[in-house]
Amino acid sequence: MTKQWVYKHKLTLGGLLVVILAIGLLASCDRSDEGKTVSVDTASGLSADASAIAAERGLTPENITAALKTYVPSGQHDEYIMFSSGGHSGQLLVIGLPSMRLLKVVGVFTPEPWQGWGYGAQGTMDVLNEGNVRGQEVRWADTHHPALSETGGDYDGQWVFLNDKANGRVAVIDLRDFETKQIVKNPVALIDHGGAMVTPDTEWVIEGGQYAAPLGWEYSSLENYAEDYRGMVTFWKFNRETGRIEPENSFALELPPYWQDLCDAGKLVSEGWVFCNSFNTEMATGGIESGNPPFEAGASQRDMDYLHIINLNKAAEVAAAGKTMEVNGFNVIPLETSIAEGLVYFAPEPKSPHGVDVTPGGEYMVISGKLDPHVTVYSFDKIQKAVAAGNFETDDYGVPVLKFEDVLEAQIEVGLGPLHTQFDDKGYAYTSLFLDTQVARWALGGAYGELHEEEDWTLVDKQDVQYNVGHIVAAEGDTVSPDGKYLVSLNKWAVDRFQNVGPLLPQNFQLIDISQPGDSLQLLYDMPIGVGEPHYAQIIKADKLAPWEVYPEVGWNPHTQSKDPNGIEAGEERIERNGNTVEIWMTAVRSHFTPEHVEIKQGDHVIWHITNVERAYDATHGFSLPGYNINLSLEPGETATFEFDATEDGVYSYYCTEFCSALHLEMTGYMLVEPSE
Ligand code: RUQ
Ligand code: CUA
Repeated sequence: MTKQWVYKHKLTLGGLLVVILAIGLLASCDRSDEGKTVSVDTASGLSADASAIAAERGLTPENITAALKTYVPSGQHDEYIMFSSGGHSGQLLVIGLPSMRLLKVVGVFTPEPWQGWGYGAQGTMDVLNEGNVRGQEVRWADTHHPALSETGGDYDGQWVFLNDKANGRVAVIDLRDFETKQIVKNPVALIDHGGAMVTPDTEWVIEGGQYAAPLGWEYSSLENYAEDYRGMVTFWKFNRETGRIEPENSFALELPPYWQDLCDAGKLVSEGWVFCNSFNTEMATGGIESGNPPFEAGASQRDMDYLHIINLNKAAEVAAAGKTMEVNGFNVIPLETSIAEGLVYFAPEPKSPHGVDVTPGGEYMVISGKLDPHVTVYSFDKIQKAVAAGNFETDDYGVPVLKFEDVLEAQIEVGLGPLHTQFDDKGYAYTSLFLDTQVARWALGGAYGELHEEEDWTLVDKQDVQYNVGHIVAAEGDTVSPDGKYLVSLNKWAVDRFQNVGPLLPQNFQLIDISQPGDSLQLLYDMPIGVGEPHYAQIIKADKLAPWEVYPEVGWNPHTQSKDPNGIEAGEERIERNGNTVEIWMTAVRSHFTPEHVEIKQGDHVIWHITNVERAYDATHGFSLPGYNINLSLEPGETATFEFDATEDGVYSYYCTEFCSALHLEMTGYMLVEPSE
């Protein structure tokens, strides 16, 4: 029976190799082990036990290979860490590869109770409030594209940035403690899309626009679209010393009201330049209800849109020289200045493009037109020559448009609905195909042609994915030195992949083995994502991350990343009253808070500091004050502060919300609020 099962399924070469490996691991021959005989099925190479399990579970040799490639035994760590957008959750997902185990959901734009993110702790409230839009609290985000910080074009494991498309915001997360430190709201545009992407030394965080609007989203009728509406791309200045974006040293470019889409930073030979797609160069304004063509038709009439080619280094000089206007207090380089200074060029790009991705060496820009079955490859060298030759026409706004044939390197037919491209270490590129619901592997040319045996600029392999892939992400895939090995397909639809959980289905992340050349892509694993809809992710080698195990000192404030003036040691606990203000300095340690009684009066204003004085790895305490929406997570060494007005009298039990010790249930206290009269 076992033999039949094997013969029924063709073993792939890779599968055979791994199964042979498994022979070695499980039992290389009939052998005696502490008196037990382990028999080996010679046809499958698996031990009789393993063969029986495989047969019982209906596993094919391919399944077994995939399992062996992804299984990470208990206690062992993953080789790669993927930082994925958490989609509408507003959070960031941290996932290990190849196991596809979810390690953490980092609170970013949305309150997250377990991390005490947005439930009273002052620093967390301050960061979330930075993301308010004109005074309106915004507590969700449509997160799209995380970007790891880079040094010399390689991920350095220090920071990760994340954009919010819905409200035009960018967040900064510090990878020393995996906590969000800053949110900036774009003052020029209400909405964004082409962010966050970073330049090779993380001097700039790129945030491109999307749906054009008057700058500062001021009112103007759609009849004035061409005159009043504008696109933008913003360059946020990042200060590595402070770990913060500096809005005062940042700037935006005013652009024609095309809908700018994804951006990517140039690297190595193209460092200092930035490339962004646009669509709706038709400047359609919709209005299906009035008999106008809907956006989907109106914005898809032309065969070509415009790739935006931006000289960022020069733009930064122009901004520093003060040749800017102010929009909501933010520096914006006017379009006419950009044209006069040679900051922006266009190149025609087919057709309703979406992804733009720069090759590892920076030589080529790969564009995917959603309505074109090709990817189009532009040469940076040719772009430079065309700019120097000055042989161009202009668009309606006076922006120079380079000639398509002057800058084109290659076009490769990959399939239907190409969206995004990634790169590996073997001279291959990978493009997601939304409509074909496949990932295409194709061979790069130029310097990359030496890395593979295929003809340059040709399709090599296609892998089905389930279903409707958006982004794909390869290990270290946006760096100057991609690792190859793994690719994750971030699929929009799951359909039949998982148990039905009602009409709203999970998203499906699929792990693909890209380690072997040629026609060898293998799907390894499906991971349902319980929050939607993530767009992009980046994968870093796990050993590049060096987060703290505990905070560096007792009394640490994660929001300033320094010792908090109200952080205390055990023995310094106290309660002080000053008029109607009561201030509490409390410590937490297994298994008690000090003090355990807090006696106040109705109407008091309470300022409460708690320090977790633990130095042990993983000794986190929680703190919940019911009735006041207060919940803290106090990691070892951390100090947090919250304030509230004790409007109601009564008896309140505060307690530790982390099962920290055997006597965790006893880690509690009473807040007694005496009625005011
Ligand atoms: S981008 S797949 Cu293509 Cu924001 Cu969503
Ligand atoms: Cu501290 Cu439970």
